[in-house]
Amino acid sequence: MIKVWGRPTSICTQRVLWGLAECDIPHELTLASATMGPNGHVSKGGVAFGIVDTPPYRTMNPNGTVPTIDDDGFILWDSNAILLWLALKRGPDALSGGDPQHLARALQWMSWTNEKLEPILHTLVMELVRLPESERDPAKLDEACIEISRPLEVLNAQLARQPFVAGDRFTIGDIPAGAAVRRWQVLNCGRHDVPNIVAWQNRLSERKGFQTYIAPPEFHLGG
Ligand SMILES: N[C@@H](CCC(=O)N[C@@H](CS)C(=O)NCC(=O)O)C(=O)O
Repeated sequence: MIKVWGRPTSICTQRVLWGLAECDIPHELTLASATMGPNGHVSKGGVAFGIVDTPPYRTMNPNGTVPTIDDDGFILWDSNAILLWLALKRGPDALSGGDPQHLARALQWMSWTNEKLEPILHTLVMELVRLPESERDPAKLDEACIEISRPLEVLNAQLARQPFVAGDRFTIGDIPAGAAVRRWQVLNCGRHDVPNIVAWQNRLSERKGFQTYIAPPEFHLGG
């Protein structure tokens, strides 16, 4: 049993819950967040789940972000680091690609997702879902809807060459990008012709972890 602190609407937490499902490891989730609670985002007057500002949590994760895990006393934060830990120590070999080259390529796409997709997605989710309407900025939304086409084209081209981001098999590299693209699909902002991404999402949607923690629209629209 691995302990996880996070929230189901956090894309970083979703990555970890999907990774745990890939490894078939049971977990115990403690709801934690400075920005979201049972009634949505704090900017709409909701009360946050909390915990992340307490001294015991800050000892585990000085950033006060989610997710954090406790794997039998081994405390770790940062979703991509947690996925790497799970793949190397707790998962089937295929999850880390099975060889160093494959693993390095998976990590490359995990960093790429953080750098190229997540900042735009953050704008989309804030402007479409989380901020109260009076605080939204339509110009920012329009810009993000257009801006996302560039990374989507890059990913679509990669997936024209191979079925998964790092090669011929599913790895941890598919998890951050797969969750991000699912969020973009649910937010339904702009039309883009990305058939290889659609085919890849269909492949991902056969996986239990994706079905449970990523596919449901409420995990992206909650807030
Ligand atoms: N690089 C970190 C980023 C952590 C992060 O910023 N998490 C977000 C949720 S995805 C967060 O804590 N948001 C504020 C909150 O919910 O309190 C990771 O991948 O875990």
